[in-house]
Amino acid sequence: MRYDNAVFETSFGVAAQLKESDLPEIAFSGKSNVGKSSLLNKILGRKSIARVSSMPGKTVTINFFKLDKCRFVDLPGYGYAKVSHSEKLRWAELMETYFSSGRDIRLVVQLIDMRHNPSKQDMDMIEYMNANDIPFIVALTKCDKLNKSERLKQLESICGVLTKYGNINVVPFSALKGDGTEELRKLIEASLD
Ligand SMILES: Nc1nc2c(ncn2[C@@H]2O[C@H](COP(=O)(O)OP(=O)(O)OP(=O)(O)O)[C@@H](O)[C@H]2O)c(=O)[nH]1
Ligand SMILES: [Mg+2]
Repeated sequence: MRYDNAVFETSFGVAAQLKESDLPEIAFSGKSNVGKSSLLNKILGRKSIARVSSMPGKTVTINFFKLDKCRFVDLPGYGYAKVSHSEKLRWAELMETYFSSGRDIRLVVQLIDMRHNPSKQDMDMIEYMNANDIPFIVALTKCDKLNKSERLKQLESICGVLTKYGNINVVPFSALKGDGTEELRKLIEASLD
């Protein structure tokens, strides 16, 4: 599958603007600052097709990237403490509309910072996908920030939390070093077959 010819298509900030989908979609979800834009750039083999910010909470829109046979969907990050109540409501409405409008969502890549166990909101997302039969995998981001034994410990701990959802694929990932890129691409491609 080709990634290098992905193009940024559209950005939606309001649920009512969401267009119907005519291609299978791979969505990326996670808390603000978890490394979502960096992961998207790495998978797509581009420097900055998805914006990378040092200021968390900047992406409050759903962004669509078109590839040959699918779209990548950059979902808005959650959990940034400083956003207003109305922004939180807008986030919830966007997400609810995205997931309930009959789209062909093949896979959600749920990002979790490998240094920490899943937050309450990470677990809410996972519960939601599990309850609605939305297929998902977990990418453990920023794995370069852990040494070998810390990685092992966190991998075991996070997998332990996820066992009740069945055999979920969990992929340690580093946008900096490239770990996990090929594995994620394979899982994405398998979901599109
Ligand atoms: N060491 C390391 N830093 C990373 C990695 N991925 C992202 N970062 C850093 O983490 C910060 C946030 O990265 P982004 O990719 O912008 O995260 P995001 O989830 O898109 O953030 P928002 O859209 O602002 O919510 C940036 O300073 C990145 O350089 C990684 O794999 N390793
Ligand atoms: Mg981002």
